[in-house]
Amino acid sequence: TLNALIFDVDGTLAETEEIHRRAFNETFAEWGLDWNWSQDDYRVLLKTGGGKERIAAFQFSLADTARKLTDDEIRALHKDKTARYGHLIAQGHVTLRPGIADLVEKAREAGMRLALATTTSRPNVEALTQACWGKAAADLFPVIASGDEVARKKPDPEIYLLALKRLGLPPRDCVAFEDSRIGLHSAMGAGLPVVVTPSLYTDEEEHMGAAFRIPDLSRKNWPLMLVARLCSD
Ligand code: XBP
Ligand code: MG
Repeated sequence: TLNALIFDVDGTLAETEEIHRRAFNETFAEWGLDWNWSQDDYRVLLKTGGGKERIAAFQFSLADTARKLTDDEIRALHKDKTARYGHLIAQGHVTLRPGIADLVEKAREAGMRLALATTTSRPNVEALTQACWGKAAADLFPVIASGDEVARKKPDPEIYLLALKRLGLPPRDCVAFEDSRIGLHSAMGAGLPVVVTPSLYTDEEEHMGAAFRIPDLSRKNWPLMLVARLCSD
């Protein structure tokens, strides 16, 4: 039986990537770097999961003569970016994607377990749940596996395996919700069935292997297994 729902955060719970991009660009400017990631740049850069890893991947593409940050500098800059992102989210620059609030509430009422598996940093998760639900992340999602808890970020399955371990459930009793190809592959690698709701930056990706690919999680789009489990009344 379906016992737990495991959600990705960025792109799945909310369209956060434009706020991440803004936080990156503002932090680059604050650090005196002439880097400015356009939407087209960012679509490619998002294939590297994790902000610090994304900066490193970007630097790799720069000319040998360009200014480059050391690993320590990347860590420090990324800390500033996280703080900036938290402020932007707290200012109300984000809302939940359609159907998310309803699905989370219904699943809770039905006694299902709720978890998060994300490559984003833990403070960003907290900022989002406070802004969108007015609640601490752990009150809504008792199991949270986030960015820096694993060595290899998505598309590696490690983050989903960690969430499953904390849930104490086999993958067949759970469903993962993702918006991206790297997230889909991470969840599939952990043996999970995956519902993909493509987001602004991933709607042109190919999502082969998804159990379902639907525009969003509004009740009218729910896969039958969710309807059966959550709407038995
Ligand atoms: C999306 C990501 C993250 C964010 C930025 O994570 O890849 O890196 O873009 O957050 P997911 P950080 O879809 O798995 O939630 O800068 O904190 O990494
Ligand atoms: Mg995502």
